[in-house]
Amino acid sequence: MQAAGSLAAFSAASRASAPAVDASTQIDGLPRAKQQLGDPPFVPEHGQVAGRGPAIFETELAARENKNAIDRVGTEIAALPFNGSIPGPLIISLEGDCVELTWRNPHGNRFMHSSDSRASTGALGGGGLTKPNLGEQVVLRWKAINPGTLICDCAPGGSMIHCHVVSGMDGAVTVLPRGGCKGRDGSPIRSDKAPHRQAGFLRSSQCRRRLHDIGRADGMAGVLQVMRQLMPSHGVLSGKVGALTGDDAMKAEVGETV
Ligand SMILES: [Cu+2]
Repeated sequence: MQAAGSLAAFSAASRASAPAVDASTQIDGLPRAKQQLGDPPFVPEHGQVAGRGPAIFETELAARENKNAIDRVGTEIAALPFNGSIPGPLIISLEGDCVELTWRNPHGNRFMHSSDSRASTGALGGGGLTKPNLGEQVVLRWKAINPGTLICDCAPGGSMIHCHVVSGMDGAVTVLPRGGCKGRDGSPIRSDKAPHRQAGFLRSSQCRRRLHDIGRADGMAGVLQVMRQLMPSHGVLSGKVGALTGDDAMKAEVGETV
C-alpha cells in the first residue's frame, strides 16, 4: 500500500492492544490510498495492524482472457483470469476499511465478466453490480467487515458462472483483523513475507494439447461434459507450470517468518 501524507500510519507497525473498529458508515472524508496488486505469489504491500482510523483503498482489476500452459507437455487452457494470472491477484484489506475496486473488461475480450467476492456482502458479492461490457469499467466500493481469506470469482450469470470459474477466473481477498492476527494464546502473529498460493481446479476436455475453449460452440460442449462428472480434469497450484519452483520457489532468510 502506498503511504502518503496523512496516510503515513499505514506501515505494518504493531501495537500492544487492538484499536477499536470504527463502525461508522460515513465515507466522506476518509483518507484514501492506492493498493497496487501483483501477480501471485506477490501480495500487495499492506499493514498487519491498523493503528489508525478507517480508510479507503483504491485498487484495480481487469479481466484478461489469455492462454496458460498448465502442465509440462504444454497443454494450454483458454483461460479467463483476473489480471491474466491464475489465481488472480490477492487483495488485502484490514477489517473496517473500504475496498474501492475499479473493474475493467478491456477491448479484445470475448465475454462479459464480473467480480464476485465472498468478502463483500450483498448483490452476489458485487457480481451483480460489476458487469461492464467490452471496453467499459465499473467502480465498486465495499466495507470489509469479516476477517478471513475468501474466494473471489467471476459470476456473469447462468451456466457461464461455472464455465468461467473452471477456466481459471478466481482469486481471493484477505481481510485481516484490525488488531492483527493472534495465536491461540492471544500472542500476536506477524509475518515478514506472505506469498499468495492458491489451488485451482480446472474442468475441460482436451484436444491436441489444447483444452477446449468455451468461446467455441464445440468447446463449450466439451467443458460442460466434464463439468457434469463433478471431477476436475486438472488440478493446479498457482495456475501454471513451475509456479512453485525455480525463481518462483518460496524462499526465506534465517529468522524470517513467512
Ligand atoms: Cu468471467
